[in-house]
Amino acid sequence: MTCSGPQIIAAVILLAATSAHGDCLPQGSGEPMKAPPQGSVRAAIATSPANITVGMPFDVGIALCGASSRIERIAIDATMPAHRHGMNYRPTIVAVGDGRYQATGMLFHMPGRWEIVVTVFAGARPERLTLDMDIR
Ligand SMILES: [Cu+2]
Repeated sequence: MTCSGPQIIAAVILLAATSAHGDCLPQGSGEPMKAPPQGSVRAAIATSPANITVGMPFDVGIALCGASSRIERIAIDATMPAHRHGMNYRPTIVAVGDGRYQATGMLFHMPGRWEIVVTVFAGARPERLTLDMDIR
């Protein structure tokens, strides 16, 4: 058997990432967002309507878990990373209790790859969670 040093390091990093999130899983249905490995918050989002097309206003339900006692506020935005622009609309977001938030007034004005970004302000460093969506 050959030396497996790099594999051991990878296993340790994976363990650390898992413990940072603990057993936190957002309740309810929704697409899990990508979270930073060192992050303490997880999120899942569900759009309404479920299938979004270009030029169609939509809402986003957000379920958060982790760091709930420290969350000061959250924000939502969306960009097209390939085009370096955001939305032409400013969504509003309200807390509806139990780690859930409702954003209204989202609209993707171009087809292509959009990235929804939820920023959670909980303590010194905001945590940024993302989800990619292909819009036609
Ligand atoms: Cu664009």
